[in-house]
Amino acid sequence: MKTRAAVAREAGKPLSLETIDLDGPREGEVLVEIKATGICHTDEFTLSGGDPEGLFPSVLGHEGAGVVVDVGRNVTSLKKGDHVIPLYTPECRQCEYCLSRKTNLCVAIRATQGRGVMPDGTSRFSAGKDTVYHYMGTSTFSNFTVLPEIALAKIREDAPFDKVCYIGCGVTTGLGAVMNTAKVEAGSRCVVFGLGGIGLNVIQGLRMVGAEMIVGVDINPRRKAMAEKFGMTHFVNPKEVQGDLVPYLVDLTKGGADYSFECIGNTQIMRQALECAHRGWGKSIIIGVAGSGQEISTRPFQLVTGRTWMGTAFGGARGRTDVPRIVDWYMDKKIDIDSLITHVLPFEQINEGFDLMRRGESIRSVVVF
Ligand code: NAD
Ligand code: 022
Ligand code: ZN
Repeated sequence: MKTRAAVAREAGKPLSLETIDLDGPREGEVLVEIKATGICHTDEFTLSGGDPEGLFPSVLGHEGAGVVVDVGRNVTSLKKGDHVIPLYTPECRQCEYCLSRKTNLCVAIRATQGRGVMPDGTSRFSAGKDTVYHYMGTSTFSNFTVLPEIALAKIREDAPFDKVCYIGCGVTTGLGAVMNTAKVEAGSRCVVFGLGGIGLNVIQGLRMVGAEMIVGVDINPRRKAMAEKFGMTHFVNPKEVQGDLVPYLVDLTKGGADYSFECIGNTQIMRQALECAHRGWGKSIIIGVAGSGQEISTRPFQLVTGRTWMGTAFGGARGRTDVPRIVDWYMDKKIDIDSLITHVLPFEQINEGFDLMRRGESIRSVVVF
């Protein structure tokens, strides 16, 4: 079949809007009509050429929602008409990692996903004679896309696609970092570095679990009002702090943060986030993705004195299990997604969505087909 897609043809160039070919679903695969997709930083990171593993030409996009159109052989958990959210972290429920219960990093299709192909080693996308690669196993910047069954969460049918697509990455990552990775308790004092599409979801997660103090740190003062709406209790602009930021935050939290979250992708800030954590028990969670080849550092003393440095992928969420529950939270108005979607664009304007993100003007842009 044919599908409209935004193709990443060359690093550093805008996406090319094309009609390309898509093969039907093979065994264990599902054809999905994408109705809406969010634009997230890792799409831009790959498009810019900054990701050494980025493949071209490819169909980017990993934050979508849509409807099952067709299923391949031996697909049992999904049928035509089901509403779904693609998962860049699949959940097979059978691999050593899934069975361990210690991690969400399913390895069932990991090798082929990283190489831009389906589990059988081939791509469903092509343009004339040329192969077009998949991306993160999801490729949501295409009106139709094929995914493995284990990389789809089935969701309720009354949920609006142009809102719940954000649960495919940003919302789940932020809430999950609080609930699955840090396991924040009520009454905690917390510091969140970076109040963008991830940090604001960390803040709403912290409010949900009953954190007592939620300090937000951002160099962009325009993020303060939105963060307060989501539950931030104290705002710190590092540019306005006299002297070092770390002692300032330790003082503000009366000894250090029980939990801190880095939601930027800056290795200097990752260090500050660790070092503002409370002596003896503070945990610091890295969510931001740093540029390739970058390293973090601190003095071992920081860890010897009881701080824990950890990281999270997709908020530690098991997608097929956790994503439908988060959709329910949205439908039950337990979480706010609408305020974070600052721009809705037709597919033809997807490149404008990237520009808004680069300029820091959007929190989330959603593209609708
Ligand atoms: P964003 O651009 O919306 O937000 C980043 C915020 O950080 C902005 O408000 C910006 O003003 C602020 N900031 C930048 N430099 C700063 C500094 N030096 N000090 C304080 N604040 C600063 O980005 P986002 O969508 O929220 O994503 C944040 C990071 O999370 C990215 O690196 C993204 O790739 C990563 N991410 C990770 C996962 C995961 O599973 N680990 C999932 C999704 C996103
Ligand atoms: C999503 N991310 C950033 C912004 N939006 C993001 C990027 C990478 C990861 C998670 C979220 C990530 C963390 C750890 C891994 N990845 C490796 C997982 C593993 O090896 O099992 C990651 C993921 C997918 C891909 C690359 C890296 C990919 O499909 N290319 C989950
Ligand atoms: Zn993302």
